[in-house]
Amino acid sequence: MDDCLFCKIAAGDVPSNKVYEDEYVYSFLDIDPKAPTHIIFIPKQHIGSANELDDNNAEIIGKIFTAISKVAKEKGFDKAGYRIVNNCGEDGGQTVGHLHFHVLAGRSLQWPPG
Ligand code: DGP
Repeated sequence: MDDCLFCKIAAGDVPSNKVYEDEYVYSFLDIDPKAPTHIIFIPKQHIGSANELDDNNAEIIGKIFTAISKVAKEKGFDKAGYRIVNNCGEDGGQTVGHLHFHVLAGRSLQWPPG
């Protein structure tokens, strides 16, 4: 999608600190980290939010979670643990209209979130 920030990041048109990439998934450091490790995982295909998932595109979720698991092991935060967050829609706190998962690690995280 032409005017989507995360599509531009995945395409390399907007710079990012890349963490992981495969055919379907792109991952990069969050610009405003909320934990010592804060990584964003996105589908390369434009999907606006979790609300736009259906039987035709939901396979991407498995690919994203597999990528998260690989990166957690590579970076070594799998052992202490981490949190995967998806903000969906305005009340969910979503500010970028391209499906993404936050991975937060490196500190003990509180529950419930605000
Ligand atoms: P959300 O609020 O769930 O839609 O998360 C969007 C996240 O994207 C937020 O934590 C900040 C991050 N972000 C926004 N713009 C940029 C950018 O240009 N580069 C990077 N690396 N992260 C960004």
